[in-house]
Amino acid sequence: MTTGYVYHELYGWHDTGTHASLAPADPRRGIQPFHHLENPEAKRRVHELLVVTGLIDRLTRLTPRPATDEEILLVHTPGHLARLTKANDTGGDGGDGSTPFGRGGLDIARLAAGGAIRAAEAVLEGKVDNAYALVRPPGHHAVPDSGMGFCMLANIAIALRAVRRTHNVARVAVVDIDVHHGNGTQTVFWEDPNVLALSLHQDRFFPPNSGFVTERGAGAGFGYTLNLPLPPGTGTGGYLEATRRVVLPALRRFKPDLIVVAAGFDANALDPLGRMMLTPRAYREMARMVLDAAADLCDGRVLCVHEGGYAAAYVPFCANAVIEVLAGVTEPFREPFSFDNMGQQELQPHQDAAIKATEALLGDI
Ligand code: 6DK
Ligand code: ZN
Repeated sequence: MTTGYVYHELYGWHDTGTHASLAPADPRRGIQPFHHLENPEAKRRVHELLVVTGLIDRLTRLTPRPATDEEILLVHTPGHLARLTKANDTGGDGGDGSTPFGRGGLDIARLAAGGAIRAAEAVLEGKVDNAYALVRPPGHHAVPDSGMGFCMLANIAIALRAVRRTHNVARVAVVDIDVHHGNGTQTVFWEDPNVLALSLHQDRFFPPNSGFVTERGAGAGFGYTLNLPLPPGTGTGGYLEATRRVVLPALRRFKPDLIVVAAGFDANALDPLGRMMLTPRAYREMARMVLDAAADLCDGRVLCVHEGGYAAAYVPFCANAVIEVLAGVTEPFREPFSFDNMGQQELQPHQDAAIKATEALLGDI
């Protein structure tokens, strides 16, 4: 098993500043400056864990390159690219007021989208069996005409549009396990029956008023957008059940040529934003199920693109669990926390009801 791996030090140099993301710092109002939640720490520590354990030596390192204007414009409007370009010398905001970036931020965002492209190319060309792109800034909230929710460019959507021009890949399933709704990916592929956009997320969280089970795509794309909003407090039992009853059947019906996982780790039990309870074991088992399905459906072609995850001490163990599965590691790393035995990790009735609601829509794939 060969696993491609994308990381670049510049991903840690994307500067989101000191405006606490949910409340702009304002000493006059008693709101003390704080590092932005989307800061380099969690992702840098994922990379450092791979180095320190030596897992990185089993991965095939892929060098990211910047996404070009032409590639960005496959998804975004000229207006959005112009806005980012204009602010690149000074720093600015991606468009929604909560997507700050420092000087040169667009260059780093290009390297994140380009990292996703590189990883997709490597998988589709058979240079690697699967790949993990540990990119930053994240991408799944960015919509064609704006950045949003810490996302400057729609990394996954750009990568998919780019490789669909150059490689033989007709159908792609995107499985978004970030705790927030993958609204950007959904918007880009809303009318596209060749991209299944499936998002598991915390019910009515971010973006506001987004990610409802009733959002299903339109035109030829109707049925190929699938949302599973889960109640806050969902743990391993609920997510594994959702994977068995919704994700795997959706993949089997859709028969993708490539599976992309929007790998956010903010549904972890220690996350400062998400209110879910996942553990490294949960991420490992979800990854195992998706990889096994990929082996049956698309020669094992899985691409993970990192999204959110804000518990700097815990995210490395969660991401490491996924990367171990991709790389075929048989002796898993022993993570030091023990949240697997917390109460209500098992599936609860209201979680079951949420899963049922999405399960009922699988027939339209
Ligand atoms: N703002 C992400 O993890 C980003 O999905 C999450 C962005 C959350 C923004 C913070 C937030 C609100 C809430 C309610 C109303 C307005 C604004 F993209 C990823 F990084 F992956 O909750
Ligand atoms: Zn998120």
